[in-house]
Amino acid sequence: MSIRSVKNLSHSTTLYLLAPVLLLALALAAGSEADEKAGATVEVRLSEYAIDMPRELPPGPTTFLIQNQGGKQHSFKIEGPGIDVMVESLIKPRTTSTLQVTLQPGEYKVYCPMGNHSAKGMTTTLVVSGKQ
Ligand SMILES: [Cu+2]
Repeated sequence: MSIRSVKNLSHSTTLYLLAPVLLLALALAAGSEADEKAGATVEVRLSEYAIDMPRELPPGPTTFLIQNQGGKQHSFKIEGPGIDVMVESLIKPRTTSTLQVTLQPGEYKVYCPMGNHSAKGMTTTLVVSGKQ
């Protein structure tokens, strides 16, 4: 992977300092569009019928890296302070999708909006607290 930001070094030492973080984010978000917003990447694993992810996170820009480890299609939605979004398309079995949000302190509901998946267990609560 070549460093896209190299050509910008002359006018942005900040970008240079952030490059390792950006590269990591790009590597983790393989295949998705590059977003140069730095932030934390949080892994999420979907299966029948559970969502495996941290229950507590700090506020700030966050990229959810959502792996569908199940045998059915799933989706991923998060609702809470300042956020009501879901992945753009269904996540096929054995594939990974990403969703970028900016978390604020508070409580978020995270669930799979497909059919009765959430009633079967694909729901969890995320508590965002602490300093960025
Ligand atoms: Cu589901």
